[in-house]
Amino acid sequence: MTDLAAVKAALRTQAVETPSWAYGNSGTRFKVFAQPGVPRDPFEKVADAAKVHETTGVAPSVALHIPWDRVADYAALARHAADLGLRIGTVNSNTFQDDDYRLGSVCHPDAAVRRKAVGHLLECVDIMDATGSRDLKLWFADGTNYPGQDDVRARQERLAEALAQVYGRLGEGQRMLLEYKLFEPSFYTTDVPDWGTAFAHCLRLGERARVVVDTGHHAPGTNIEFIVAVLMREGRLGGFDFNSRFYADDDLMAGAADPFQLFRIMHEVVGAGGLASDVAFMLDQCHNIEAKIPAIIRSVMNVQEATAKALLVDRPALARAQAAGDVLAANAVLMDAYATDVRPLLREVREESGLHPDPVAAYAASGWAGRIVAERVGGRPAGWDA
Ligand code: PSV
Ligand code: MN
Ligand code: MN
Repeated sequence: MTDLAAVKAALRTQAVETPSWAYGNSGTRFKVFAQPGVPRDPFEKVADAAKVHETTGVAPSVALHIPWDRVADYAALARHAADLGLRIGTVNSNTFQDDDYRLGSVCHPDAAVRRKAVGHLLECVDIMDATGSRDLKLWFADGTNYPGQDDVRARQERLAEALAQVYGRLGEGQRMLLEYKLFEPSFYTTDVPDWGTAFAHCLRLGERARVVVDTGHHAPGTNIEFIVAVLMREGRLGGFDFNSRFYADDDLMAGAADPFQLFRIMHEVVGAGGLASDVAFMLDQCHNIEAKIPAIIRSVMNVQEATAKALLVDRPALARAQAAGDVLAANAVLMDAYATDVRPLLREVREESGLHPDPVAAYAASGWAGRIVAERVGGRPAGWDA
């Protein structure tokens, strides 16, 4: 028997962080379909993120991406966020857009390029200090395209050195989240290709170095929930970059392509007490052909639905079936939870929190979409390459 009050309480405490870059114009390497009304600067991105929180009630922070979100006064950006009921979340570094990084950033064979990359990462920690952000998220495009191009072990050494420098600069209570990605933009070797490599570096660094699982960064068929279970057991899961993929790093709406996978992941998180822990639930998405703010709202709701289903798993019954070796009964317990329509429950949770039961409808009724199209004229829309 599930304690519905406890399920609702847990749902109310979950927080999903939205990424500033999802609000701006972004797309594929083929085409970015510009949309009217998109933010022209980081302040407007924060304002859009505030709308997502206003309608869902569970998106209280927005991640920055530097230099895309570079501003003169970060404390002012944090104050702007606070005025809108939001806080600045993870600071994401960017060591992949400069010409200098053709052969890598922190793993580059030239020490001068490595120094430049580390300088950028240290600047990101300064920004965390100014904004009150807890987490620094590192994703490196570093790698090689051809066998023999560079020394794989030397690159790992350079990576370790850079990470240690940045880790040493973190303030108390700040964390380093290391993200892995199987391939792209490098195709022969990637310097942080998998959770094992990220985990090995984090172990050497210290307790506040954690692994980020981006759901789009694995080979097809990878059992991501297993990785989640192992990392949580080790206390090294820093958080998620949720998104959906059909083929590769598609960055589509979380829960759109494979809601069952999202449920299986959340089942492991809930089982390991992750909702009440410091695991960060972040979105890492791009919206090219769909309206951006409603797409982000929908993604947050999809994460909530997967979470609600995971919370509804009858864990005592599951444990009994597992102990009895009753394979079919155990599987049925899980599938019963997955098959539950949790939308009425989530509508109730929202209403009990004083929110509109349907965040998408609430956003449509707010008039914000029309207002930003009318008001955000002139200037250059903030996008990937801002
Ligand atoms: C590139 O793959 C990427 O999508 C990573 O997932 C990062 O988290 C994101 O860009 C933002 O830098
Ligand atoms: Mn990511
Ligand atoms: Mn990615």
